[in-house]
Amino acid sequence: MTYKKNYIESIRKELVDIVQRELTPLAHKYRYSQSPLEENIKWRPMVLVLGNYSSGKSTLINELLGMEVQRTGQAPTDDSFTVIAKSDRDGPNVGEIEEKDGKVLLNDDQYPFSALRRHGQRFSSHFRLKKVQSSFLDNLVLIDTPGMVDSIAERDRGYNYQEVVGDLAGIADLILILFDPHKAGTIKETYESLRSTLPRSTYEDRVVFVLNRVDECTNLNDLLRVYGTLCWNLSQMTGRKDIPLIHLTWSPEVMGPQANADNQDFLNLLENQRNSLKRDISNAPRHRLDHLATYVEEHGRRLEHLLEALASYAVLRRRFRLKMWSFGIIISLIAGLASFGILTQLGVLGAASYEILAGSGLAVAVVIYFVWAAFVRYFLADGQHRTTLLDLDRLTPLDNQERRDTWDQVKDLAYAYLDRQKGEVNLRRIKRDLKKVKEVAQSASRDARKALGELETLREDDIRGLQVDH
Ligand SMILES: Nc1nc2c(ncn2[C@@H]2O[C@H](COP(=O)(O)OP(=O)(O)OP(=O)(O)O)[C@@H](O)[C@H]2O)c(=O)[nH]1
Ligand SMILES: [Mg+2]
Repeated sequence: MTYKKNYIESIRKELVDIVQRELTPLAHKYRYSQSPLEENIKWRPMVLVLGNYSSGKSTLINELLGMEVQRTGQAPTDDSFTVIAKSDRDGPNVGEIEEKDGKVLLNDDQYPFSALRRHGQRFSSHFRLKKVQSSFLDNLVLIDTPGMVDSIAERDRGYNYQEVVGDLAGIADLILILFDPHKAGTIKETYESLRSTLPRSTYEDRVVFVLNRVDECTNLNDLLRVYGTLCWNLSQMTGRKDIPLIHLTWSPEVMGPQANADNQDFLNLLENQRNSLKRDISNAPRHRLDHLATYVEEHGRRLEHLLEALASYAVLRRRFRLKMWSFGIIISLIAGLASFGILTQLGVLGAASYEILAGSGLAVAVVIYFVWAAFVRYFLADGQHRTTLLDLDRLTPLDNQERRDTWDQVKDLAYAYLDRQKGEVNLRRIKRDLKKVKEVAQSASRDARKALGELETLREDDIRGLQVDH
């Protein structure tokens, strides 16, 4: 297991390194991203815990940490997003909680949250960091969130909850969504914000549904009714008939007096579910690798698309210049020949030598060429640039949904770049950079996926040895 963790860690570092060394400079160069691309992936793997209020998020977190870090209670208890990470201080300060406010998280670039600054002051006062000594946090970070309460409108919170959740989900490696028997639904908006943030390919892998507090179901029938309601709600949200795996769990430590013989029967059957949930959570580092590979692929693809568009613009620009240049040569030649012809016709030849007339024809041709070149430069070139900018969709093929999606992400960036450069783009350099992005993104994601494949086989051995970390 330790070997496996070290292996994941070394591959993770390698990937972050490649992104930092190879992709970020290009992303900056083409203004694809203001912040370093590795910023989102350089920190420890993250587990985001979402769910209705009082669904037991904080209780589960305390249980994982083996200490009371988060406040718990029956009414909506917590209105903050709390990042819980391992304290970097050594020593026997178990149980000590070091707390920092949201500004530190948002402004210190060792943390991957700078993008959340856009949610403003109200959000930053509801964002905090707690550092604790718990071995559970050796390889991951937990994020507790305010419970979802239907009656709270966005304006009451003072920041856009959906967007904050979307941003956090984008960088989290595992997302738990907790329900409880009393509120087995009502997360449509959150679901939608996840759907729009997470790449389609990793959605299934990254989201874990949990029906918590099942000890409060009075008997098996009650549990089935609650489970059925949740399935119905989930399929309403997802628009799909197949139901994702739902962990049915409860916390024996806080189980109320309602436990009785009727529910003890099914609780016995579900006993191992809490462990499997914990195992899933401690597997977040593996998800991180997957996440990293997808991250590199996604950004690689977008950056590629951006560069393809710029290259295609540069080709159009070059073609336009060539056309204008050839046209200029033709009209100046015609003008030169015509003036030579006219001068000859007028009988000037008698007065001046043939060479002088030819020289005047050439001078006319040169003057006409420069006038044309200036005209192209100051009037036509800008027109061509503007017309191309108006129809950027034509620059690259958009023949499938994936291409249209990536284009949606980079179209404005392409516009901004070309607008700023005023059409001055270097085709050769762009082509060289495009080749590099392709190579780096492909090889990095291939290595990560290969490592993941190897880990799957390693996992078998671990299971055979029945070694579970936490
Ligand atoms: N019976 C039972 N009660 C639970 C369980 N998990 C949590 N509780 C109780 O439910 C209440 C709410 O738990 P919290 O952990 O505060 O829930 P939360 O999701 O963090 O709530 P907010 O922070 O308000 O969103 C507390 O009183 C817990 O003791 C469980 O598995 N079974
Ligand atoms: Mg809570």
